[in-house]
Amino acid sequence: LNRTVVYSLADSHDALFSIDSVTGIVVLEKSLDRESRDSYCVRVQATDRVGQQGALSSQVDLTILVLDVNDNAPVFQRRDYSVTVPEDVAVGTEVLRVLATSDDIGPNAEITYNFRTGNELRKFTIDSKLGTISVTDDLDFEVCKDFYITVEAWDSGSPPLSTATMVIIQLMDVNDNAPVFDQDIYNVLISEDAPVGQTVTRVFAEDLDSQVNGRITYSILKGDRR
Ligand SMILES: [Ca+2]
Ligand SMILES: [Ca+2]
Ligand SMILES: [Ca+2]
Ligand SMILES: [Ca+2]
Repeated sequence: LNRTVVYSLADSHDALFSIDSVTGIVVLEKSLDRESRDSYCVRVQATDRVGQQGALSSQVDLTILVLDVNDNAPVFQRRDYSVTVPEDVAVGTEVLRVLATSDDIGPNAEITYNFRTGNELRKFTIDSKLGTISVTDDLDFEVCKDFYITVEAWDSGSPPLSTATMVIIQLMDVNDNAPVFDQDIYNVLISEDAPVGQTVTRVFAEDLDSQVNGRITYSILKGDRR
């Protein structure tokens, strides 16, 4: 019976692995997580004549490598992003960069970006690799003041996993509209015996800009002298 060999583990890594003492088959007993630990060295012992005098044993190291599975969706560094830019920002200007990462490795952590919704006017573009968002068309505060764009990050696993974040781009008003009178010419008839102080007419101008850029003051340039 000297040929009966009994197998055992010198180190089971907290019962993560077990070995069948007869067949020598090593079995996984708990779930693995490559993101926590990606390799184990298990020391296997073989003993003959267990419990008897003159028993001999030897040990061998078993290296176990844990392969990555795509089990971590991309995570954006921030829950949402916002930026304010002047409405006259030049086409091509980079306004914001988003960044997402995945705890996996290799293709399972290679991230690409795209717009899901919110860019129907095609005013912006996103670099699919870098996550940089740039202006692709003239902006106009008087037409649209803010953009709510949903950005997706996808990893390259199979199947790929994705996450979305909200990017808010707000425009700042620039004084790019002159006041406009509601008439090109005002014609007024006034009686020659009108009393001093009587209202002659009222002129009215509008300005499409906001706040101080749209506040109008009136003055007479010339023509009020005889
Ligand atoms: Ca993984
Ligand atoms: Ca992943
Ligand atoms: Ca404008
Ligand atoms: Ca403006």
